[in-house]
Amino acid sequence: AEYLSKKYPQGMASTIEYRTCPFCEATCGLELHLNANKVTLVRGDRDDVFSQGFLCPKGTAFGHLEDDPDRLRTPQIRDRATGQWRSVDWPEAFAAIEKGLAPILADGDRNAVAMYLGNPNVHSLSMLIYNRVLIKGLGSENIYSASTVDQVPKQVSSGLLFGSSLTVPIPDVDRTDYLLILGANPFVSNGSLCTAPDLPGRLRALIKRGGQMVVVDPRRTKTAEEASEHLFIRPGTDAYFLFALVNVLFAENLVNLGRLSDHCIGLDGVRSLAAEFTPEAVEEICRIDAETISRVARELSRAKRAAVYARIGTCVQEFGTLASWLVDVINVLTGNLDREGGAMFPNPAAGGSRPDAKSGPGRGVSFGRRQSRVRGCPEIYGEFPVACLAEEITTPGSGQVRALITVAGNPAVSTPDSDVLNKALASLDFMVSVDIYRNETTRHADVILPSPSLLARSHYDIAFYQLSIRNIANYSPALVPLADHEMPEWEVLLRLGAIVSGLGSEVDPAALDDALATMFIERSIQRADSPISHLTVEEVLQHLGQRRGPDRILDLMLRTGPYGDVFTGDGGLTLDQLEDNPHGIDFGPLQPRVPEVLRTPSGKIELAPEPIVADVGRLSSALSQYKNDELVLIGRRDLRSNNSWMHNIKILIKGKDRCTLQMHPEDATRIGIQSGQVVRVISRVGELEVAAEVTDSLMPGVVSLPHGWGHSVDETQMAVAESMAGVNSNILTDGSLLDPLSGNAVLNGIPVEVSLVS
Ligand SMILES: Nc1nc2c(c(=O)[nH]1)N[C@H]1C(S)=C(S)[C@@H](COP(=O)(O)OP(=O)(O)OC[C@H]3O[C@@H](n4cnc5c(=O)[nH]c(N)nc54)[C@H](O)[C@@H]3O)O[C@H]1N2
Ligand SMILES: Nc1nc2c(c(=O)[nH]1)N[C@H]1C(S)=C(S)[C@@H](COP(=O)(O)OP(=O)(O)OC[C@H]3O[C@@H](n4cnc5c(=O)[nH]c(N)nc54)[C@H](O)[C@@H]3O)O[C@H]1N2
Ligand code: SF4
Ligand SMILES: [Mo]
Repeated sequence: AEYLSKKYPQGMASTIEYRTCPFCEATCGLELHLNANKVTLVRGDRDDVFSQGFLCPKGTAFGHLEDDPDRLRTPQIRDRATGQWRSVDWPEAFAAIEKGLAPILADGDRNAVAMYLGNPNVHSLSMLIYNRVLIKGLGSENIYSASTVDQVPKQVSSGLLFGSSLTVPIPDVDRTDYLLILGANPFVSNGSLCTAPDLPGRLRALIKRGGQMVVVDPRRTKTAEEASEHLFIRPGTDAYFLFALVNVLFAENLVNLGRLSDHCIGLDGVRSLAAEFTPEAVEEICRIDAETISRVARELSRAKRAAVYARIGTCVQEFGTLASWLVDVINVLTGNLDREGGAMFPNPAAGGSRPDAKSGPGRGVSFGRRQSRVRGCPEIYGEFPVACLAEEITTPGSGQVRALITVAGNPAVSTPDSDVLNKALASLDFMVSVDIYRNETTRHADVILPSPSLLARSHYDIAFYQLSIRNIANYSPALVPLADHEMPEWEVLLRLGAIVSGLGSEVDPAALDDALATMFIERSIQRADSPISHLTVEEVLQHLGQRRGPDRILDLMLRTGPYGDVFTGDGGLTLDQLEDNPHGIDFGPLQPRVPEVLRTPSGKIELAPEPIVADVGRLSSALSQYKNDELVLIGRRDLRSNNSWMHNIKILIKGKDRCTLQMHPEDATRIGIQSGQVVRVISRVGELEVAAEVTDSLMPGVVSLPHGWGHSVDETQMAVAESMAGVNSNILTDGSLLDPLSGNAVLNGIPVEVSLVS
């Protein structure tokens, strides 16, 4: 109160509200000071059960995003003849979409309409639930997302090992003694596939309590600087390094599965696969000497509690699935999987299992049920690789993509071979985007549908509590009513779903929403082990009361989840309860979940799944073929960035130019380059010019350019971003390079030539 009276002089009415920050995976609690529905101050919520006041610069920018004059508030239509954009009302926008899509869908080829889902979808309660309606209504095989420029290799390896794409082991950072980190920079990214607010603080605490943190990265990042040890690694060679660790564990008899020995199959398979990858065999390609590799293996096995954690650096490479698989193989071999201080499985309040859940064989995962039309890439979890999108648009023939729906995505900047994709987008017959900016992607749209103010949306991180280092539930209700010109995201998606499924643009969204809720309830009742199998749909609907939209479905998930009241009113978790606890509820540290969490066909952890075994030959042959003399490009994240889309906020973008090509002094001297000079970077697919920054934080032979920049293109509406445009690094990344098992794009380790622009 004292603080407030200082902050807000007498007479200034203001309220304080709490909500979870939606900008990254860390789920920090924000304390928002509102005045007349405007954000006047953002602080970290010190009472948040998980983040305890932690906040990063992006969270601070919450109000600036709300107030950004360039953020779209009303639907936009582009006149193709004149290129002019105008604001329209919702009925006109939906009518235009129906008119544009109807003839394409009427031709009978559902695949002619593609869909791309961007990263913010995973941060949106509405989108996570209602996109399914849109995808189902569309019935197209051409579904793409940011997953295939990100984490899908981890989801493939987890699916094969544990039986489900979301059963991803999370490093128990608060309780571990030894953490081996590869390809992640949590001091900047704030953590990914490891939801942990103030992860930097937690990692510092690990070191402070005498633990060790070893970071493997081609760049000496902030995380590497804070670590006990940093090992430079040649980009793209993590699978060799990890295989050599496995090799040493077997060779030196350090394998000890502990409690998991009864729950694993395929151990001998792993042993024989690792045989050829001795530390001596891989040291040159990884540029980590054999003795160091052996030492790290010993340290991992001897630590009381250890975990290996790897993130995007190990995913966006040609051996992404193998590397992701090896990480968890090592966690198993050292007895650290599913135990305190190791790598563990969260049990999320929405989507987890109840205490009495049965274990046993499951259905496992399957891929490749169909192939992409042009390149023949296998389908992965219902999607094709986004690196295939451009060719599906530009290659004529039956099944050609003629229209695109993007939801919260900026593939024109975020996906490989951007020049090619940009041209492809410009050639579409019709495009719709659900987005808050007219940016590099959405400028190609015929219609843009905005999302409402963040304050007018409810929020719950269904996705990230599945990946969290503690079992947490925290719900943020909408804080302000929708403005007249706003439409909830879920209604936008339902209406789009109605259009693409042929119901038309004039539908009753409330009735559609009831139908969706009914479907969710039916599924919940029919699930094996359902705790509500004794209830009817009508009874459940009655229990769920007045809530509508995603909140009603969230309430269903929470109440039938591991901590839920199962509609008994026994004090178990409900959404009402979360509303009464604005700082969240902590269900405690992670608990062992094997075997109950396993869904593989054997009911065991399948250590040597067939698709992985079949891919190892590719790794062996590449061992003898690598070139050691070329420069390779990697990316870089920055504390004040969020992929491509937060560059229109002045406080995040100001300061010195961050979009530079970093290179090692040896390389700079050889080529004759000094910091600040403009260099030309050429890859197989593209070229660009950018300022050089000479720094020994990179290993020799590696250059680094951040992604998400390149805002100086026509027809966008992002004045601030344009003033500090930078260049788009994905002009250089090669869309023909994929990790074949997952379809993930290769965004790091791209061969480039660098020369001085005279
Ligand atoms: N070279 C290289 N490329 C990369 C990466 C890399 O490391 N290197 N990283 C990759 C990764 S990890 C990812 S996740 C992808 C991201 O790929 P994308 O998701 O395609 O790109 P973003 O930049 O996150 O763009 C998000 C879009 O969502 C919009 N948006 C933001 N908030 C909202 C909202 O509330 N509602 C709606 N409707 N729209 C919203 C933004 O305006 C923007 O258009 O990029 C990938 N690309
Ligand atoms: N501030 C900020 N935070 C973000 C984002 C952002 O854009 N800005 N994006 C968010 C998103 S969508 C994601 S997915 C997460 C990603 O979270 P992180 O995975 O932590 O992301 P990065 O900071 O890109 O860290 C990847 C690291 O891998 C290294 N690397 C590159 N190639 C290789 C390689 O071949 N091997 C190894 N071992 N390392 C390699 C890079 O040098 C880099 O340090 O961050 C999220 N948080
Ligand atoms: S770390 Fe992530 S969740 Fe926390 S304030 Fe920053 S952007 Fe928001
Ligand atoms: Mo991402």
